[in-house]
Amino acid sequence: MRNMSKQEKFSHGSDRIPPGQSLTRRFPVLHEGSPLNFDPATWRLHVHGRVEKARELSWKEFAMFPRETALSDFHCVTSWSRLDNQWMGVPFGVFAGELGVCEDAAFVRFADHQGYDTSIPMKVAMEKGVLLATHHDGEPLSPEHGGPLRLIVPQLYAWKSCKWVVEIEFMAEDRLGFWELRGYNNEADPWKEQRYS
Ligand SMILES: Nc1nc2c(c(=O)[nH]1)N[C@H]1C(S)=C(S)[C@@H](COP(=O)(O)O)O[C@H]1N2
Ligand SMILES: [Mo]
Repeated sequence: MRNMSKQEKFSHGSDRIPPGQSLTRRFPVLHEGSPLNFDPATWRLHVHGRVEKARELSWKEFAMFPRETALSDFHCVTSWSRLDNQWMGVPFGVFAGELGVCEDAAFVRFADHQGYDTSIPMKVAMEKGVLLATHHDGEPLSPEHGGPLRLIVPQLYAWKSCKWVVEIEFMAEDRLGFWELRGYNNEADPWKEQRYS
């Protein structure tokens, strides 16, 4: 990820904006359905599939995982890009490492509380900058932006960054998610404009 000075960022912004995208300084809210009604006492993260041991993590247990801060850009397929988001959360690679993921897990699927889901290859999930995020720009994630927990995959279009994650499934074979079943491209690389299939 590039780290540019403010001046540089705004004079050469265009080489950080993928083709067909335009810059926004706002932080739009975009989703299907409604935010999760978060109760730390009853919240659970269901982890299953190709892992050594399926788990139901409580909020307290999830809070034990080490967190990091990472700066990244966010590109929505509807064409807005928001640069320099400061996310804090558990690096997905650290999370997967602690859970003992089976060797044949080639994909990982994330789902919310109301049937939205999406998947990415494990190879991408393990890259730097992919976070199970709890904070944005220094504040706990608001319900509209996916609080208490969302995925952040800065290298792909933002529909892969599942909000309100309550389920993580490790898979040997891929399965199409909510938008991927409705015509979005499963690769979703904004630099290749992989918007629709
Ligand atoms: N659970 C869930 N996650 C979701 C979505 C959704 O509808 N449901 N929409 C996706 C899309 S298309 C985008 S652009 C981003 C928007 O994130 P934001 O509202 O925090 O800007 O969330 C993604 N994650
Ligand atoms: Mo989006």
